[in-house]
Amino acid sequence: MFQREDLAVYFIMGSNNVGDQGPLKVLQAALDGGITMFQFREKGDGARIGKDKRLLAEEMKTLCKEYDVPFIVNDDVDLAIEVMADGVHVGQEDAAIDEVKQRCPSSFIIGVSATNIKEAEQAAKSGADYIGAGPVFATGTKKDAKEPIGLDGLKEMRQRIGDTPMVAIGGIDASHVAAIRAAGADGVSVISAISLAEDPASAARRLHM
Ligand code: 3NM
Repeated sequence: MFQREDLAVYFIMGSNNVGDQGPLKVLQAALDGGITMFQFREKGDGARIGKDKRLLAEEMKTLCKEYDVPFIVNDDVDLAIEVMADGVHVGQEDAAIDEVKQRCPSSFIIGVSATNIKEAEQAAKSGADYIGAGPVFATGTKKDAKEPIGLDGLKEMRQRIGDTPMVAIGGIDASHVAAIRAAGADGVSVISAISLAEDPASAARRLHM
């Protein structure tokens, strides 16, 4: 069962977000550091496709299972179902949430991105299990990221979506966690703060309140 506490330290990564250590070593370290949720986001330059992508997803899912950490697949609903992930995260422009829900097992955690108030309200209304709100700060990790909404934008989203679970994303590091929680988010979602850290386990630990 998904709980809002699962969003506390939500790590996102694909094979091109890491250096020489490789994605599995980094994921293992992040799990050792206590991440509470993981999303496989295989996108952009050099991203794996087809069988290579599926094999990596399966290996990551196995690792997450060992730690009892939910394994979420970004965008690729077919892959999420195929590898029996714990859920799928979709953007506003991806398949309509209703359709995603229909295709997935009822146990699936469905996350939806929101970059403004309207999208957040829409996502909450459509029954998303959680909303990924951002970017809160400027980020170089996602090339087509929208304008940062800042902590004020995050606060306003919280006021408009009631108690729908919400995780903040975009340009976040350990120094922001307290302010982001104070703005009403249930946790922080990061790529580079863990994936590019010299010591991903310590980096994950520092993101806990
Ligand atoms: N989605 P980092 S920002 C994957 O705003 C992603 O929806 C965003 O990476 C959004 O923690 C983003 O390195 C990138 O800034 C987050």
